[in-house]
Amino acid sequence: MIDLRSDTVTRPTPAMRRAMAEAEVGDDVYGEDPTIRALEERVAGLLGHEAALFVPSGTMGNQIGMRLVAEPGQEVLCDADAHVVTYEMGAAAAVFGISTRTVVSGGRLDAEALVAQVRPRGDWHLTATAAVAVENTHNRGGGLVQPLDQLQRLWNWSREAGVAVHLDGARIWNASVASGIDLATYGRLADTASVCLSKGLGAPVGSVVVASAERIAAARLWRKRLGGGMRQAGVLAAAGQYALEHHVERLAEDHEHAQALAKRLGVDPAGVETNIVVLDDVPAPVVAEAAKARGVLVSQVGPRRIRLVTHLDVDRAGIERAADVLAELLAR
Ligand code: TLP
Repeated sequence: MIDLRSDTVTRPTPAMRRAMAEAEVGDDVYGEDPTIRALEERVAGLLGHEAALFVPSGTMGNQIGMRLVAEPGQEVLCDADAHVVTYEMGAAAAVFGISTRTVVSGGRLDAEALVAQVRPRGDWHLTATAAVAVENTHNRGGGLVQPLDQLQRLWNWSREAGVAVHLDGARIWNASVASGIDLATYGRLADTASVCLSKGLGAPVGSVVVASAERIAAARLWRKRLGGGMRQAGVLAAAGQYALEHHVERLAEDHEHAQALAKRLGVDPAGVETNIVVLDDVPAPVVAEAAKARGVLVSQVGPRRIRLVTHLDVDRAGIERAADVLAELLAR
C-alpha cells in the first residue's frame, strides 16, 4: 500500500528505533527525564521561546496552548477551517469552557479580516476575544504557508490590543523549509505554539508546546490534569530528537513529491506550497475506494475533495506509482 492519507502514518525508522532504545530516561512527572528535558530545551530554543513542554499529541498541545491564553467564558478567534475547531472534537468548549469563533478565509491568514472580528474585554454583553489562533502550515488550506507580513501585522496589532496569539505549528517545519524563514522568526510571532514531531518529522508520538517559562509552568499542571503526565517518556523524546537531527531538511523532498503529484494530476503546482495536495471536484468516495483497490490510500476530506499527503515513508517510485493510479482514475 502507498499510504498518502496523512504524514501521521509514518513509522519510526530502524535508526530512530535504535535512538529510542538507547535513550536515557527518568520519571518525567518528577521532571527527571533527561531526554525529555533536552528535547524541551532544544525546541524552545528553535522556536525562540523561553520554555517548552512535551505533550502526547498536537491536539493536547493546541488545547493547552489556547488555555494558557484564554479563560473559560472567553473566546479564541480563528479561521473556519482551522484544525483547532475542525478536528479537535470541540475540546476547547468541552474541556475548558472556551468558546471559539471563526472567520472564513480559505486558510490563508488575512490579519485585517481577523482583527476586524475581535471583541473587546470589559463589555457588559460581548464574549471577549482573548486570543487568535493561526495555523502554519494550514492543513485544510492544502498545506499553505502563512505569509510572514500577515503574521507580522497580526502580531503587531495583537500587542497593541492585548490579545494573545496561539500558533498551531503542527507542520511549522514544512513552512520553514518551504519559505526559508527560520523557525524562531515564526515562533516569536506567537505567545504560545504547539509543534508536532509525529507528522512530517516521522516520530511515532509527541508534540511540544512553547511559551514563556511562567506559562509553561502552568502548562505542566494542565497536562497533568488532562492525564498527559508521562513517566519514562524519554524513549519518545529520543525519537523526536532523532527526527529534528535527521528529518527536517529532507522535508524538501516531500515538497518535491507533492509538486510531482500536482503536475501529474492537473492541480496547479503554484497552489501546492508544501506536502499536501488537494484534489477538488472529484467524487471522493468513488476515487478513494478505487485507489485503495489498486494499492493507494488517500483521505476524503469532503464529498468532492481528496487530500494527498507526502511523507518520508513514500519514496519517488511510490509517488510515481500513486500518480499513475490516480491519473488514470481521474481521467475516467
Ligand atoms: N492532523 C491530522 C488529522 O487530525 C486531520 C492529519 O492527518 O492531518 N494541528 C494540525 C494542523 C494537524 O494537522 C493535526 C493533525 C493536529 C494539529 C493534531 O495532531 P494530533 O493528531 O497529534 O493530535
